[in-house]
Amino acid sequence: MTGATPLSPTPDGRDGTEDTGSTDGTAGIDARAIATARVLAMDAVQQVGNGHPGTAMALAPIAHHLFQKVMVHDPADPRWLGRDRFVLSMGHASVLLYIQLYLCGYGLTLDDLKSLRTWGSATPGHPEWGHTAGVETTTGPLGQGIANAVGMALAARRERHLLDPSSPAGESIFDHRIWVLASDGDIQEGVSAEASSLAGHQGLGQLTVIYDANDITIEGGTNLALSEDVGQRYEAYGWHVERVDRAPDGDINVVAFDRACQQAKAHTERPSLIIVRSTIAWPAPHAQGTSAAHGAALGADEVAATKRVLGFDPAQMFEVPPDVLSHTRLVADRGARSRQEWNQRRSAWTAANPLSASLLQRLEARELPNGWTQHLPDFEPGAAMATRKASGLVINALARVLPELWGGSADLGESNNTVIKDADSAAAVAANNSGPGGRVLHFGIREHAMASAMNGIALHGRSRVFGGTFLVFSDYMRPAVRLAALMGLPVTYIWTHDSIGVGEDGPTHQPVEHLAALRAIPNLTVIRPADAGETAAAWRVALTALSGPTALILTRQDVPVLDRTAAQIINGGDEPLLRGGYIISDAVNPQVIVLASGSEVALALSAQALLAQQGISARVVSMASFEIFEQQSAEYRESVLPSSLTARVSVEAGITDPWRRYVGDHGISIGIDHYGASAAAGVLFEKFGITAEAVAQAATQLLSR
Ligand SMILES: Cc1ncc(C[n+]2csc(CCOP(=O)(O)OP(=O)(O)O)c2C)c(N)n1
Ligand SMILES: [Mg+2]
Repeated sequence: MTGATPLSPTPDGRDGTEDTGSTDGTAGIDARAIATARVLAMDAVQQVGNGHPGTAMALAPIAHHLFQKVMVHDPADPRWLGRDRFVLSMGHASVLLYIQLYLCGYGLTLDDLKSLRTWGSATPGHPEWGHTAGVETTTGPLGQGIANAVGMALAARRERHLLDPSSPAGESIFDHRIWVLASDGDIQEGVSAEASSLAGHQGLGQLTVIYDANDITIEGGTNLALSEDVGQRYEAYGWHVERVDRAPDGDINVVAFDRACQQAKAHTERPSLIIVRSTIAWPAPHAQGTSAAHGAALGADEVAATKRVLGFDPAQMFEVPPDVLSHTRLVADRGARSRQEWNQRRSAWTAANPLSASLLQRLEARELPNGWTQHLPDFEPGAAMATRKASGLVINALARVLPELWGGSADLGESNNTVIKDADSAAAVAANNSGPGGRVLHFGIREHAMASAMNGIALHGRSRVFGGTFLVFSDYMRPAVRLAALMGLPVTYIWTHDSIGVGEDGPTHQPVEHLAALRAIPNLTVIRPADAGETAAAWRVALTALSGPTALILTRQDVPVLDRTAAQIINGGDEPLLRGGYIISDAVNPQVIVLASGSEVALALSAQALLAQQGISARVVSMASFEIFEQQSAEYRESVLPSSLTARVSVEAGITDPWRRYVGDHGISIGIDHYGASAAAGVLFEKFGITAEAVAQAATQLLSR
């Protein structure tokens, strides 16, 4: 087909099924379905007056081919376990995906396309997971989709190993593929480079990234800022690379694209990159090939002209030839057959693997095994232990009863205490690309990809993943942490070395503003446990959380294991940390409240003793998690922080800003509102005035006012 070949719905008498003699390989009804998708992309953006038509138009043949001919999926069950996953990494081209979801019958209607990007619609500006059936992950921040997909591929392998290790390659019900559509922006972003390097090393053969090399970004041609050979770069990562040139008319070469997909499927030992040359906004007569077509409606005249080129009536909007729709909806029949066949295989698998089947059932129900908390270690008060160490002990104790628990670190496994002892390492998997699923992940020094891959892991299935690094490097993960919180994914961050307590490594490694910055992320639960016991309880919170990520903020240095029995009794025998903040030590008729988190709780308790010597009675509150405390009833919060008791001091080895909420205008916050320094931890706490004496002094100052 050439750019000018009209794909008339019917007036010329064609029934749409005959070969149009196309040079790009799309014939008859498929060509008309693709033309319809292009028209819908233009119309949807034109209707709302803003959006991204160009790429959705250009890539319509690719999306059509994937959804109609390549991927295994069933629109009737968007969450079918055996489905291939599709990730639109270039989230700005959301309408491309929405149109396929409509044409395939995922539940989106033409009206949904008409309300693109408007309040309350099922078709928001960028795809949102959990909002629109068929959307596998929230995308828009470029690069994230590729890294999510790497996580999905890691999860696919791990879940297969966990549930069905003995089936031959390609024959397990857990074998499926991950398909990604990515743009120049995705490829330029660092997170995709980190993740792709890891994917190459790991030999993730289930993964195929289709890179739309259209030579266009927002500011103009890609030659403004990109000159490497991306294919060679991916080859160096260890990927299989396919190159698909434009058809002579500038359209996608579908025949070559199909061949590349088959090649990608055949390369099971490594991920594949298919570099597709496309023309943005093809076949719009004036807009095609221009960066202007990236993010603006084409305008009524150009839309009309393009419809004419495509053989559509320029006077009509949202025109969908009925035979096109009935043709594309046939995918549901094929999907239903695949799923039926898969269900039969699942029944056979269930019968042959009752233990694995009951595990899968538990995971699908998002349940934890009965009595799992009994496996949490007990910590004897009086001893001293870094909370990172306690966390490592908890992970290892729980790993025995929670096979779904896995994770790793960005090259700090021993420091973050994230290593599950005696578990198979993902490094070994990479070495021979077979065998175990790699329970201990080695992300390498790639914090951003780690966080983004964790999102993909959580999205893929029901395993529970954790990832660790130093708290100061949470900044390197932040874009993906925000998306985990936005999507409500139950992942766990293990951020150790949580303050100037890091000591000699100095200010580059001493987090100061990080707690405040993380508390600012909506739907992220930040927990800074005071001791080993609170750390175990924090893990309880993390693993029972199903609708958002949990951050465990842990010390490098030893802290005393506290006696929390009294607090437990006050809380009716229940773990008090589950309240977020609680009275860890009280006094009769307290005159002042000292609030603290993490390592500073012990310091607050020392201050309480100092104050007692002066005849001042102080209550100490462990405020381990602002977010959880805020979820408690007003009565509970009032019982911990009575509004009548305004003499309040907070102490935390971080910036003081967050604490104003609890100490009020009259309170005093002790912390560190500047960067740290390189010296022994004890010296730093002294020099920066984060001491029990300083807390006691602040309390007396308040009471003498
Ligand atoms: C992390 C991030 N930075 C910036 C943007 C804003 N943005 C959206 S698309 C885009 C680049 C567009 O070029 P390309 O990725 O090649 O997409 P195309 O226009 O070719 O579809 C940019 C900078 C973004 N979405 N995410
Ligand atoms: Mg581009």
